[in-house]
Amino acid sequence: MSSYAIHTRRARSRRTRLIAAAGLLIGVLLSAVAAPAFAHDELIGSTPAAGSAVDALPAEVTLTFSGVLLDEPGATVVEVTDASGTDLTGGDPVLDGTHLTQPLTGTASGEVTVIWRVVSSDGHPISDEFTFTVGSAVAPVETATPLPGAPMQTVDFTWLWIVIGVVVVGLGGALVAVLVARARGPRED
Ligand SMILES: [Cu+2]
Repeated sequence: MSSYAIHTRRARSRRTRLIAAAGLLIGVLLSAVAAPAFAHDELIGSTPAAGSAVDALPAEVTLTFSGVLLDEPGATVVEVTDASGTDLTGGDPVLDGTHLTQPLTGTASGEVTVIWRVVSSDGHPISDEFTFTVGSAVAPVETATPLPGAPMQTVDFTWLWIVIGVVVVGLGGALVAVLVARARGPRED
């Protein structure tokens, strides 16, 4: 065996390890990029804003979320009530991507409670509530009750999907790299 052949074999062996490492690295990076897609969306704003005061009950309340919500039948629920529990909604909520608009009707004074439940872009139901005040009335005692049928506690498997994603993509990348390197590498005669 010539020194050239030995040199070539060593070079190829090193190249195989480099390609495998690169495949692993790419897999991990892809997983890191994909991971945020598994996270819950969250409410990032509303009109009227939570805790704000407005002169009169607006024609609608708009909620803005961090991701595009899933429009599944019956999954989107918005309850808007005054301090005495009177329903202030004027029709069904309208979902448009990251925006959820709930028409309102009637008049109100004092604290208005908005209870919402939507399906996050990752398929998980999320829910919360906030209040705003109409006029300058003193805010009365909180009367909000949980939505009927709303999950009290959602088991979150987000971490599991992230781990699975990292493992699958990482192993896949490494496997492809090894196969490519093997196909290109020297054969035993
Ligand atoms: Cu989630």
